[in-house]
Amino acid sequence: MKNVGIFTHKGCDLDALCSTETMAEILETYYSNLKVVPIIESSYLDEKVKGNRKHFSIEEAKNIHLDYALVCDTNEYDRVYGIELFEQVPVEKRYLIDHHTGNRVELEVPDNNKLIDSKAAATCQIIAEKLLEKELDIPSNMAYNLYIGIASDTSEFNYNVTDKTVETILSLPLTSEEKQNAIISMVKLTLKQEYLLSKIEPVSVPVEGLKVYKLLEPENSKDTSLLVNHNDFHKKVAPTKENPVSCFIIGIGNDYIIKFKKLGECPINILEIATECNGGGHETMCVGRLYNDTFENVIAKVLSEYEAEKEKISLKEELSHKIQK
Ligand SMILES: [Mn+2]
Repeated sequence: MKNVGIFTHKGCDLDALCSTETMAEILETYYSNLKVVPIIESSYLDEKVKGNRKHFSIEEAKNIHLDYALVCDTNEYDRVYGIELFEQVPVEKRYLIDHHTGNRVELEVPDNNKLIDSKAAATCQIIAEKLLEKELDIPSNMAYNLYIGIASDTSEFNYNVTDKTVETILSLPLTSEEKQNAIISMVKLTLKQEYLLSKIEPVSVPVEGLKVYKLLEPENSKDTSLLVNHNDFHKKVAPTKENPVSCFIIGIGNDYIIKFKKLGECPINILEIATECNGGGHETMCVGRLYNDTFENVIAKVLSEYEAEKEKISLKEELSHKIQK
């Protein structure tokens, strides 16, 4: 038997959890000589994933010899949970599936072992496309997991949805009830969502160009971060001409999810701000996470990172002026 360590990013979202779970299932189904070792941070989202197998912490996995490594949903060196274990695997035995681009420090993986599609809405979409293309069996649990993985990375089909995404979703063997429930949740607000929407408040900050919003909920409101992935929420906290960067802080107890968005032409590097807040994502839309913290600290962190990015831009401008002279 050979062991395959399966890795993903820290602060995992549903695309991370569902892509790793699906790959684990695929590997075990088609390769009888492989044993999968998912080395994944525990998350409150774990219970959303159907048939989620045991995850190993770094501590639990460190004595397991890994013959292969597969990383799903990130290509950034310092975002991988268990990077020290990944690095023990010889380079030629490392594999990667991802849909992110613009990485700062990439993982060392041979080009032939990489499956990267930056046009895909989610890593789960890449996997689903491959399964459909190869006409491989997709059990209903797997279809459901792929579906919620794609839904999560597209904010419930509001962003980055391409024809290919829709085609993939429609081709998955989901139950009609699952499809229907999903469609309803995409268009109509639930009572809880209406309540949450009414609780979003603007936060005044002494910074130009940045608009901050907050939604603070008690510890036990675990579903909150999923519920706010609705178009009505996105509209309410969207960046504007006057404030081309928006920051939406969702606090659940002491844990904070910070959603950053900006208008395309705005030069501020919000992805860097999100990365500094233990997150990542896309150039115009990304997410940071600060756990076990206070709202005051979160605001202070966001403002200082924002100022730092502004500073970088003015330095660049100064430099280019000097060069021109
Ligand atoms: Mn993803």
